[in-house]
Amino acid sequence: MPYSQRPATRHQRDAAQRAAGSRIACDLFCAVIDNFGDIGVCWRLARQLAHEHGWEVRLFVDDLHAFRKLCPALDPEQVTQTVEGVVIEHWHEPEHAGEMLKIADVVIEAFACELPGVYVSAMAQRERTPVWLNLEYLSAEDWVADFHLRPSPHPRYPLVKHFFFPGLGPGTGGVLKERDLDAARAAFERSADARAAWWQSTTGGPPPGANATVISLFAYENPAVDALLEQWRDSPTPIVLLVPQGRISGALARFFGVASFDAHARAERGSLRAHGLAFTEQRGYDALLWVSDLNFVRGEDSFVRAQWAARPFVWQIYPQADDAHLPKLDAALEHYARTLDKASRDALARFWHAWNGNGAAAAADSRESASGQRPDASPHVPPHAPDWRDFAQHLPVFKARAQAWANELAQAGDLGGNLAEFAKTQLK
Ligand code: TRH
Repeated sequence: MPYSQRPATRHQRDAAQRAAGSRIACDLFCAVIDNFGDIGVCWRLARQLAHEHGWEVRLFVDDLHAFRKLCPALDPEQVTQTVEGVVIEHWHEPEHAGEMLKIADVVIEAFACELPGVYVSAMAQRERTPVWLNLEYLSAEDWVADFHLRPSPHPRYPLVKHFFFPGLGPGTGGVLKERDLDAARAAFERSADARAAWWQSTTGGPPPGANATVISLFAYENPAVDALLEQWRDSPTPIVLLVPQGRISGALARFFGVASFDAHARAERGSLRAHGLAFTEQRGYDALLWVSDLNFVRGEDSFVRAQWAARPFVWQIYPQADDAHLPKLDAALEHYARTLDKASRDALARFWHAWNGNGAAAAADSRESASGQRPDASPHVPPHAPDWRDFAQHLPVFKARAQAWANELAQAGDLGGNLAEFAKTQLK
C-alpha cells in the first residue's frame, strides 16, 4: 500500500488536528465591478493562501455567476460551499457577513470594496485584533512602492488597515504566481502530446505548421481590431488567431461576415484563420497563452499571466475616465521595455498605444514626417492604427525580452507569499 494511503495513526491524527488548530483564518471580500478581473485575482489568491500557505480561507463574492465562468465547479445557487478547499460565501447583500459572524485572523478587502459594518465593529471587539488589508489594483507606477503597506488607522475603532499594492518592481507587493507555475509551463512546452491534445480538444484539429504565427486575442471591444484583422488577412505568412468568446467576438463576426463568432466558430480569409474558443476554467487559460507566439491580454490578471508565460504580449489596459490609464500603460512599458534597443522599444510602445486607442500620441513621440505619418510606416495601414509589419519584425527581440522579463519580475516575489509573510509579522 502506498505510504500516502495508509491509515493515519492516532499520533498523526493528533498532529494534524493540532496543525489545523493553528491554521490562520482568512476572510477575503470581493465585489465584482465588471468582467472577470476582480474575481479572477481573488480566486487565485484565495486558492494560493489555502494550498500553499495552509490558511483556512473564506471567500465572500457578490456575483457567483461571473465567478462560475472561471470556476465551473461552483453552484451559483448555494449560499455557502467549499471548492478546492476554499469556503465560498455568496455575499448577497452589503451587510451580509456569512451565516455566522466569525471574524478571521486576516481580513482582506479586495479593491477597496466596503466591508459589512457589523463585521468591522466585530473586528474591533475581537480579543486578538485581526490584520486588515486592502488589496489594491496593480499598477507599475513608481509611487506604488512608497505607498505599499502604509497603515491607515480607522477613524472610530482601534483598528489599522494596511494598503497592499501589487506592482512590477522591488518594494511593491509583486504579482500572483503559483509555486508550480513554471514547472507546469515547462512540462507543457516539453510535451508535444500535451500540445497536440490541446489543439485537438480546443480547435478540433492538429497544431498549425511551424511557419504560422499563433496569436491569442483576449480583448475588450476595440476599433483598432479591424485594421489588424485586415493586415493579418494580407500577411505573407499564415496567422492562426485564437479568440476566447467575449467582448471582441462581435468584431470577428463582422469581419468574417457571420452572425456570431463564439465558441467553436472557425473562419478563414486570406492568410488568417481564426477559431472562437469557449471561456475556460481559470487554469485552462494559461495553456492558451503557452501555445501562442503572441498574446493580446487585458485588465489585470491576464496581463500578469502573459508575463509569466514568457512570450511577447500586447496589453489592452482597463480604460479609465480622463485617460487616467495612460500613465499606467507607460509605466508598464518602462519596466518591460527597459532593456530593449530603441527601435524595438519604440515599435512596442507604438503598437501598445495604437491598440489602446492612443496611436496619435505614440506617433507624435516617434520620428514623423511633415505629413504626420512615419516615413517607415506600412503603406495601407491607416494612420495611428496598429502597424503589424512594424511590430512583427521585432518579435524575436520581444521573445527574448519576455523570458528575461519573467525572471526580473520574479525578483519582486509572489504576491501571495508577500502578503502571507506580512500578515504573519502583524499577527505576532
Ligand atoms: O476581465 P478583465 O477585463 O477584468 C478586469 C475587470 O474589468 C476589473 O473590473 C478591472 O478592474 C480589472 O480588469 C483591472 O481582465 P483580467 O483581469 O485579465 O481578468 C480575466 C480573468 O479571466 C483572468 O483571471 C483569466 C480569466 N479567464 C479564464 O478563466 N478563462 C478564459 O477563457 C479567459 C479568456 C480568461
